[in-house]
Amino acid sequence: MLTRRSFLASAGALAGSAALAAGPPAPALLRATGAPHPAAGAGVKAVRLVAAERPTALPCFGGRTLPLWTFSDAGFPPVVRLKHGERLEVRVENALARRNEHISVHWHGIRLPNDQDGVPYVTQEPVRPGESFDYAFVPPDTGTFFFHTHCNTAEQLGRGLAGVLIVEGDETEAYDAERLLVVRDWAIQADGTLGPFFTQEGAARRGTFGNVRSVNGEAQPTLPVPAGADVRLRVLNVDAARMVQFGIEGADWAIVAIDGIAVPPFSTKAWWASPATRLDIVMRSPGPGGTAVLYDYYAPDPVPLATFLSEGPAMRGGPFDPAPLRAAGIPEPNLGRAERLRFDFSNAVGVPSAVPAEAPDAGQFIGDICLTPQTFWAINKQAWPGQDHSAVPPPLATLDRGRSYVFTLVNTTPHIHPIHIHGHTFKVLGSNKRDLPVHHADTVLLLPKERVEVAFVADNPGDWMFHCHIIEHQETGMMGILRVA
Ligand SMILES: [Cu+2]
Repeated sequence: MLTRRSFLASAGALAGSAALAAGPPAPALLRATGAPHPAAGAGVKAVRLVAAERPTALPCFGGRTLPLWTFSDAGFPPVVRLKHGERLEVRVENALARRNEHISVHWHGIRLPNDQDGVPYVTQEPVRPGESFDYAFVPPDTGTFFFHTHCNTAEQLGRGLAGVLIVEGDETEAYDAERLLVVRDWAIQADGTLGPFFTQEGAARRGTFGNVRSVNGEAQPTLPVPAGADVRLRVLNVDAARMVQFGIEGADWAIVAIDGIAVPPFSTKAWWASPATRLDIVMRSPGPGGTAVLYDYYAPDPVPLATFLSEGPAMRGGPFDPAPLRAAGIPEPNLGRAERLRFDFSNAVGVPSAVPAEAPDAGQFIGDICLTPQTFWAINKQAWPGQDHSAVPPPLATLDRGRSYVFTLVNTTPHIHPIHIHGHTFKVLGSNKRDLPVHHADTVLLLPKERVEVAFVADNPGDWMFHCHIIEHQETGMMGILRVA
């Protein structure tokens, strides 16, 4: 059966968060990904995004209309699709009514020129209410990506300022169908207002979860799929805080890409997906009338997120043997000549903070944006923003352009930290706690006390953000800059 796949994790019972921490060694991957992308084509995809408050009644809101902040009248989430080789041209307009609520758009996972990266004060000036900014770049990689703002992100993302970016052209054989699953919480108070997006308790621990879980704005939706088909599922965790452990019951399935980048198809019982992680999955849907369920296993009892309902006659027979995606053109690090650097992700004890502990708004996001009331976290004993994003710190490291690096990412805390690098994509080499297939990722999960080795070629010049993607951790110190020069 497993002609193309390897089977990664133990087939034993899966019980909560520790289930994947141990398991048999991963066998060698049986089949490589397809040939690299053909030469880029031409063409322009023009998009207009208008950040504004839009009263929105998502199905998961239970009949309530809430004041979301979104990028499009199309609701949440907007989906931008383009073909590999096309140039994306985006005009972003800030129509938010709140004074000083500035924005920028970060194209998460895209290896783009530094001045298009969308980080206020670092790569561009903030886009203030009434202003606009034009982004233009050719995404070098195919895959499933997303975009979001990069300041006051806990609130802006919490209110809905995010979208999906899909770069097509990676399929070596067309799958039979495709479904998009955008997973996130919404925080809704009893009086129908949104929030809280930031709490002192959440920021200092595992983040503030919402109280309404959703897939594509619905609570436990049923998605029709063709029966007996190889269905591509683009699954995105766009939550600001919640860790999810995705798995499917009732169907064979394999992961074919992580963070948009192809991986030889492999099966597993479940996969950790931190905030910002994207998984491309191929699922052989059940026979006519059958169902399969996408679960989150990272809970005392598995949480069903969505149900797939097979419709029509079965499209395929024979064993499940998903076609691989095309390999990405990410430069291969030279491990033998790489410089090795260590980064400790820690709490901020002993790290000076300029913020008075008795700040009157401590525990809530304070009035002006890009300000943080507390510092809880640090990278190599350096905390940023440490009150103010606009005071840009010196880089954590300056990397030689074109040189290969191996980073050892060390989590010294008892909490989970998904570590994201801008402008580059890591090759994940291994962990001291888990058997991971070698794969690429722009957001690398660190379990408590875990140590993960990653490698990459520092080939993209500029100052790049390097931070935890639990947004409250990012906003309370676990953020820094890597300079490639
Ligand atoms: Cu973190």
